[in-house]
Amino acid sequence: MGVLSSGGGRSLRAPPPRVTPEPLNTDRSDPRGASGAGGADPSRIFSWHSGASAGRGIMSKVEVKTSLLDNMIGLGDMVLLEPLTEDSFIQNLKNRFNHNEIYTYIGSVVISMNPYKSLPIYTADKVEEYRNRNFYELSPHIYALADEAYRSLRDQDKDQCILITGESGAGKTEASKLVMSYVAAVCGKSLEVNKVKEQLLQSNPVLEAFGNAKTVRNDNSSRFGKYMDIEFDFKGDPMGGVISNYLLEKSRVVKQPRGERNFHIFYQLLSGASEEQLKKLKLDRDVSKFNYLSLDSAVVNGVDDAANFRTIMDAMQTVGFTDKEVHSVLVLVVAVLKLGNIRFKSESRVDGYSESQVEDSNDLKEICELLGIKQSVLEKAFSTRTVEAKQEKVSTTLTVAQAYYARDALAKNLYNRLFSWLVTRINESIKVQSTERKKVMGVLDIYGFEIFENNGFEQFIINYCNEKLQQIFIELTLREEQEEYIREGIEWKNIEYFNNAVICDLIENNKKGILAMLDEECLRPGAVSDNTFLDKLSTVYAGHHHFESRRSKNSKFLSDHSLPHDCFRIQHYAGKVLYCVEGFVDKNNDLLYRDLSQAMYEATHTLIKLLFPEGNPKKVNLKRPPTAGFQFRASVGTLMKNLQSKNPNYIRCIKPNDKKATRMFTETLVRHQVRYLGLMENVRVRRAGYAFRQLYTPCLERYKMLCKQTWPHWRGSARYRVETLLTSLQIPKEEFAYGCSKIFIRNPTTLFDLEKKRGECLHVLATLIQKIYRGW
Ligand code: AD9
Ligand code: MG
Repeated sequence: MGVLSSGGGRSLRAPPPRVTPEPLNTDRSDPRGASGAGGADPSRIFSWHSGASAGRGIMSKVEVKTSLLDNMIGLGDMVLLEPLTEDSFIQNLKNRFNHNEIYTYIGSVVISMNPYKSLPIYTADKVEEYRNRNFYELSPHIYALADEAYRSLRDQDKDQCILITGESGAGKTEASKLVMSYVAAVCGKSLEVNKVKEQLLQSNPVLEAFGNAKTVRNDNSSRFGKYMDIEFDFKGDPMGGVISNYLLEKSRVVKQPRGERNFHIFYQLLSGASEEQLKKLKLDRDVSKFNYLSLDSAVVNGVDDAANFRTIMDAMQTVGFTDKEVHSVLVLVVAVLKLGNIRFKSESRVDGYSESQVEDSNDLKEICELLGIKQSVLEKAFSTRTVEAKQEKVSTTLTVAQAYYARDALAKNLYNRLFSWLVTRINESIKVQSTERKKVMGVLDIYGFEIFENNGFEQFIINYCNEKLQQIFIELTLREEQEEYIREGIEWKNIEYFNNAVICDLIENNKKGILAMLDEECLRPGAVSDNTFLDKLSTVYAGHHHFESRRSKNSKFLSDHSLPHDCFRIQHYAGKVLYCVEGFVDKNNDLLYRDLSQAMYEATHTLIKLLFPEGNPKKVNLKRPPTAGFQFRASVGTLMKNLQSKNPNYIRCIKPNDKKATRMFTETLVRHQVRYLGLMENVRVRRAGYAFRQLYTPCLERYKMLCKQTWPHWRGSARYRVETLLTSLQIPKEEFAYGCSKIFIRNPTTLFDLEKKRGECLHVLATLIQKIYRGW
């Protein structure tokens, strides 16, 4: 057996080693990257995230370029892209997408392309593969990010948040579930921990049933925002969590745009409930019998509502709902459905006035029976309205239109409150009892940016939220980068990027932001209307770069017929959106006639009573409740503070096509998303600084063979030896910066050169070994 012994006594034994240089790794800007948390083999620390997984081989600089030209799998990290252009960026995404490589990195950010098909990349084996491995060690995967975040939380005690953004249908909700299931798979497995995990995971289907719906963009579109803090003990085992929900799109309860559905639960209940259940709930299975359920898309391709109903029932049980609670919830769902069937007619009174009356009282009767309300009370609440001011009560009759308005307002409020109660109830179940210090991982899955043909108050709120998330991304990616340079004592010049703070300010400014002006309008006594609100906006924001209205003085949009008179347009970071102002005041006010809340409070059904506390006649509160916009702004503010206090991990979801189709990559659509998500800027920031960074010791270990003074052993500080090494290789000084603990490399090409030299060196060595092995 041939043995090669070098001066330092290190020996390499036959059989000859495979001379495939192992993949190259770069450290994330976070110092945790290279320190090998989780005990990764140091020789693998520089593994290349090229899209070639460990088994798939290695790439040198030349190979990387060739791979791009050859339309091969493409690069795993956009930072390595040479040349870096929008075209090459998109081509790289496309190459990878075509090879089912849906994940690509920009440094530590994960880009996720929606494959619209199930890929075999989320198996238990995959979990094992990514477990305790360094971020760049294997090909890009959402599991790598989840693993990194989890280990960082467990081993370094850093609270994490997973920020998932992208437009509607891009894959955010799926991504959030993948992160949660990964973390559940790699943490402790005791009976108690397993129960907590199950409850956390099963809260997803419950909330999706009540908070998701089929839209034209997505068959399972989240119509509420969700932030979940998962809390861990010192060992890294989940103890429980807290869910926060953000503004459910409750207008969907009473009306759905063409081609869309109401919330899943309605269809699931009708298809999945047993005959006995239906009887108890006084329910007919036929979807066409309910005015609140759209018919044109009652059935969704590939979706089994009946099976899903059973899943939801099981999930509710797992989460901890009692049978009685589940029944109560279903009763309320039915009550909403039946409310939609109530019709009104105009009835003349003896005093000559007319008032609205319930036309056929069968549905109303059943609602009252289900909820335990006196029929006469609810009937009255639909025909008269009592206004209380300064201890005086004035009763006015409702017109038919007002009665319909009241009915819909009640249905929306009821459903919305039911949804919030579900979240509260789940939180009760998953609440951590212990007072020990917790480590927290927050997962944010919020509705994506929306541009529809008709955009209203809901889209405005959703898009505002996405603006805030974009801002946090911009701030934190830059801040994180900057902080590392400062921490390491390296000079850094800011990079140009579009800061959407100006749009956030336009919407949320305390004094004259759009939301504040809407509140002002809603609270103003006298004739308040959407039109006066739009007039006001148009005056204040005439000339604002991101606001367009034909009503502004000297408006340059006077002849722009794509901008109707009752709309305003905002140039969002993700594109221009036209908002029709109709309904803004009403939806922001979100008023429910007190007679209706009092009727609900009279119910013997305990849950409904609980949902309408303001109906308690003993606790009449004459103060106006905060507006919907005000509440949303406040909760988004709290959310942003929460996120900023944690270490961020980004998943940027991209939608490859508008058809929900597999294997279809619509370049213009992807380009648009790449632009507004600021992905090119993201790569540039990453590269303008130093594209790579590495702790001194692993850097030396990898390249020491290139310099006599460091090979095979080195003495003195690692930093000093890295300097010696780089000087001996005559690499220009400006290519490097020496940080306190890391070497920073500016250009990918420098790294490629180092890799190439290393490859050549290994080749020489290997040839030598082979010769020895074969006995010369
Ligand atoms: V919205 O803003 O809530 O309307 P999301 O959440 O971004 O939207 P979602 O995660 O619901 O989109 O994904 C839409 C659909 O794409 C899913 O129902 C799946 O059918 C499909 N999808 C998304 N991600 C994956 C994936 N990793 N693998 C397979 C996926 N299919
Ligand atoms: Mg979603």
